Amino acid sequence: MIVKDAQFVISNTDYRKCPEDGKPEYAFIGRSNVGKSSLINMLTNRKGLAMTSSKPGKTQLINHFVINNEWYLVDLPGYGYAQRGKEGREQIRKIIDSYILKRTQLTCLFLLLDCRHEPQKIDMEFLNWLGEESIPFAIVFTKTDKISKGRLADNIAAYTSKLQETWEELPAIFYTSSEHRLGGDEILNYIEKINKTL
Ligand SMILES: Nc1nc2c(ncn2[C@@H]2O[C@H](COP(=O)(O)OP(=O)(O)OP(=O)(O)O)[C@@H](O)[C@H]2O)c(=O)[nH]1
Ligand SMILES: [Mg+2]
Repeated sequence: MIVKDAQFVISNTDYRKCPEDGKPEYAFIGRSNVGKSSLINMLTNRKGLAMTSSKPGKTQLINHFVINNEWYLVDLPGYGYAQRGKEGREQIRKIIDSYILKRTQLTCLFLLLDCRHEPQKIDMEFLNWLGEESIPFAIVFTKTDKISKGRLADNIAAYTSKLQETWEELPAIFYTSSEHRLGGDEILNYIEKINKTL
């Protein structure tokens, strides 16, 4: 799929105030700083469309971007940012969880994992929660430019075997580098394929 047009539409804390025109939407979630907003900029080929920062906790709202006037990309706040304090983290989790559970237009959620790390408890808990709630999701390993091919293969193997402890069938898995502009076409083609079935 070619992204001909990408526009910011609205930011919200409340899923009920998100656009109501029924277009399908694809949202990005994961720990703070994993690269959600950067991935949106890479997919749309627009540098500053989503706000990014080297400091975690940049995105604090649900942000809708309309693509080719047909579907939405949604940038969500990250979970698990320690510096925010317990209350702040719980508030963000409320925004994220209610969006994911209640937003009927949500067609697929992309869960981003930093490929440099071993499986993290908070991500595994989040994945299991998605499974319990029957939320359709795919996995994206980000920042693949930051490690060697060998270490990447080891880390993916560790994740895969951890996932297989709980999941019989693995979801779609993507590998990206927003820095080197890799892996975007595969995600866009996946979205296009789903859009065609709707
Ligand atoms: N090397 C490299 N850096 C990346 C990549 N993706 C993101 N980054 C960097 O990681 C930092 C965080 O990126 P963001 O896109 O703001 O992360 P986020 O997940 O949106 O973070 P929050 O909004 O805080 O939840 C920035 O400094 C980015 O430049 C990547 O693929 N490779
Ligand atoms: Mg962000």
